[in-house]
Amino acid sequence: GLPVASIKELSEKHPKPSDIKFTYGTAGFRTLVGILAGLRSKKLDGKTIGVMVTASHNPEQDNGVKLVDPRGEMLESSWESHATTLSNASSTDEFISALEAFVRDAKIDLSKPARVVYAMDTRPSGPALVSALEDGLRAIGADGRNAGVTTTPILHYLVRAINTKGTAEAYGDDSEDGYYTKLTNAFKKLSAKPTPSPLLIDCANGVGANAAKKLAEYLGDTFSLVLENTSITAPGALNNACGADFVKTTQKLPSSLSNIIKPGQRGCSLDGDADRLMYFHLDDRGQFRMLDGDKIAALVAAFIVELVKAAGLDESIKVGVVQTAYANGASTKYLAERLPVKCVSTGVKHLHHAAEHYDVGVYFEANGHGTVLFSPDTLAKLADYQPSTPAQSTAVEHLVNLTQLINQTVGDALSDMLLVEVVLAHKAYGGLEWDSLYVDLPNRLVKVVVADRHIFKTVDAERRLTSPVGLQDKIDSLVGKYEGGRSFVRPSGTEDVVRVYAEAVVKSQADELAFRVAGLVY
Ligand code: NG1
Ligand code: ZN
Repeated sequence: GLPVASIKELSEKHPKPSDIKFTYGTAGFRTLVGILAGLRSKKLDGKTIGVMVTASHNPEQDNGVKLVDPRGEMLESSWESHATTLSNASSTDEFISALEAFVRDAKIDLSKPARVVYAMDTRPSGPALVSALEDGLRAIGADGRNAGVTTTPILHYLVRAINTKGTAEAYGDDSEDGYYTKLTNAFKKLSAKPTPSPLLIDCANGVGANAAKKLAEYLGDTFSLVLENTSITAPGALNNACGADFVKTTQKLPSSLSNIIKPGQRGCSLDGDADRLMYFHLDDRGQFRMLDGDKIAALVAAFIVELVKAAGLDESIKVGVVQTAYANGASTKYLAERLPVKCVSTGVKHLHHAAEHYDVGVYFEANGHGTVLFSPDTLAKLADYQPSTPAQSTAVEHLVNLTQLINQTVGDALSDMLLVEVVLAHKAYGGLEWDSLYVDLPNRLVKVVVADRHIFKTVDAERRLTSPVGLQDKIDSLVGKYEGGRSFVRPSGTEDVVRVYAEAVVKSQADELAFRVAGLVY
């Protein structure tokens, strides 16, 4: 049975802290995380599970934890609901009986080994959560490996690398060195002349600053990175008026960069755990232009489609894109003219799973979280392919190198950044040419605080409401009055609000539509 006495003692050492607001992932529990990660590992016959302590793009005082499954993917959702149930236990005794019931129902063999690798971002509350996590691992007898302060995507990489070590699917050496070496070797092989001009990186005053610094060392003089917002120890600086979420939600340049970026220069922002990426550039007149996740998807997907065709593989390898309803309508139109596009519900796991159904699945949220997945079949096809011309041979080589450059476990700001730079170099695009692929439709996102957001029920990838009854008809008739109008209403999964999104051909009309739809919801 469970080591009840030790779980009890160690749990009581870590009461729920009142000064940390948990917001991210399967949050709200402390020692439980270690125990749950250990049980998940036992259930999967001792495969290594990951735990990341981070609250991503959220304010510095927030924190949370995220469990990572053996292939580097997000924790299976049925376990997420168990975690939530367990975390709601009101006493240690209640917690232990819930845990015992769970071990019985999930048929977990406690005699199996358990292995867990964990890391944290730069938040001041990280060490306390890690120590609770370590006590949880100790309580369940799991073997822990501390990966230290690192990015979320590096932790995902490590999990996959550890679990595939010595197999045919070996993902890379299971170390940070392995990660940087894999990415930068692929980047160097994909480099085109001339070397790209220096890239400005807004590190959000977070862990991405450390990682970008190391990446720059591995890149050497093949590509120079100019790092800004690297104050990882300054209190309150993390994600504050900088970073990917700030850029996306305010559609502005962080003011800390305004004296640094020059007209014609491009730059990008990472979020607090470096799994989101937003690009921007100043045009010749010094106007700020944002290049978001949709622009990245358009650039990357079109490039991969071209390579597959150039390789002579377009009959056997099908490329597809996955977006959410928040994707700009102009990006969807651009993409749909070139390849299949699927819309799914908000949340990375929905995008990731849908992308797995393509031979090559490109997915990005408008907020800059995304990656590209190559199916096992596709990897095998690329490896075995006999090209019949030098041009085909070059294209296949590029595709193989892309499979190494791209972190296929999860969205990865640094890997995505190298990917964007490769495509820009190959296409000889600057920020202006990239931005001109399509023109963003003006849009507006509004939050509405309602008495009960759970009465809002959606269908069709959250694009239409079925409840409250009659509301969708009213939205439809409003939308019909606006040129290029599109609007949808959905309850947030992370905040106690309802979100209203609207698009129209003219900015003032997008704003007006959003506020009129919000008026219907309120
Ligand atoms: P909710 O709160 O469900 O809208 C938000 C973001 C998602 C995703 C999650 C997880 C918007 C409109 N929504 O979800 O894209 O990033 O948080 O962090 O940006
Ligand atoms: Zn993040």
